[in-house]
Amino acid sequence: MQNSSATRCGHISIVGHPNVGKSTLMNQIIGYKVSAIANKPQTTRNVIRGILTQDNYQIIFMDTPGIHIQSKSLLNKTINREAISALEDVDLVVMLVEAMVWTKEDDFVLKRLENVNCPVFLLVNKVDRIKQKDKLLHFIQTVSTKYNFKEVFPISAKKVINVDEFVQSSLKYLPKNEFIYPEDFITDQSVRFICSEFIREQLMHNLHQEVPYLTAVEIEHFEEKAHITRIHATIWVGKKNQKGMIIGKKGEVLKRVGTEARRSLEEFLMTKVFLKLWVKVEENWHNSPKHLKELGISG
Ligand SMILES: Nc1nc2c(ncn2[C@@H]2O[C@H](COP(=O)(O)OP(=O)(O)OP(=O)(O)O)[C@@H](O)[C@H]2O)c(=O)[nH]1
Ligand SMILES: [Mg+2]
Repeated sequence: MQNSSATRCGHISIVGHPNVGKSTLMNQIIGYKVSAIANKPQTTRNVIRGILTQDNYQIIFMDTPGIHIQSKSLLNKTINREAISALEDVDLVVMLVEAMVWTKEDDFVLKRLENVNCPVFLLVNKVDRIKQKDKLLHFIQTVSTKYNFKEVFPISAKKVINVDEFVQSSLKYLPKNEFIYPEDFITDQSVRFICSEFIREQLMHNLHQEVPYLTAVEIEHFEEKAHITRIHATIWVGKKNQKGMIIGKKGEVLKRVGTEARRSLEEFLMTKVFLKLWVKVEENWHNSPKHLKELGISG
């Protein structure tokens, strides 16, 4: 049992526009991959908690979906609402931006920060890509003035530059509290949910244009045996022609998705995995509140 006057425990929300590296940062900090990563916007659709526990502190990081302006479908609106809800009841907010990039969506995120009543850090990510350090410095100086940021860090989530410095600096903003989660918890997401995300991640990697955004994954069957875990999952699409694209010529695309997802699942579950995938059509699922709810994209 810890003594609350000696331990700190609090919540940190990571927000920013799509594709800036929020999920990469959280996975890197907690040391496990619990959040899907892809080089495409809107990979993350739900708030995903990743928990870092050390001797005298526990930080619950909240990886959020990218906040974006275009929000035509109910799915897009729900994703935005989910991200914005993570600005409430936290001890620290981290706004993540990409080095040398400032978009209208960053202004849109800033606007959402106006009502936040806790300290906000600015983290400028992907600095490993920038060779001209004087230009980077100028960029950081300019963006730092856009809000009353408590602290500003240039970082690389991927190459692990300055990440620990950020974590250490965040500690003083966390309340003196006992730990909320047991010390060996890395996330509050169910294993099923994480498995569905790893399959969706491979859809993002292997499909082009808007197709991956129109898919959702549902785990139908999850059975852990002594040496193997059997997972059956359905990939939902909104139109018949999308089903063909996901399956691909002679089933090639689906096979690749299955093989790569199985690798991530085996690493995460630390066991052999048998993965069976089906593709099913549910017309316009991304505009159906009922279907979004069933798929765990609640908002
Ligand atoms: N070079 C470089 N690439 C990075 C860095 N951090 C993230 N990336 C890449 O940026 C892309 C997007 O990363 P994600 O972590 O999925 O971004 P996200 O902000 O969670 O995206 P959404 O969930 O769509 O909002 C991936 O290809 C990452 O590998 C970094 O520090 N340096
Ligand atoms: Mg993400």
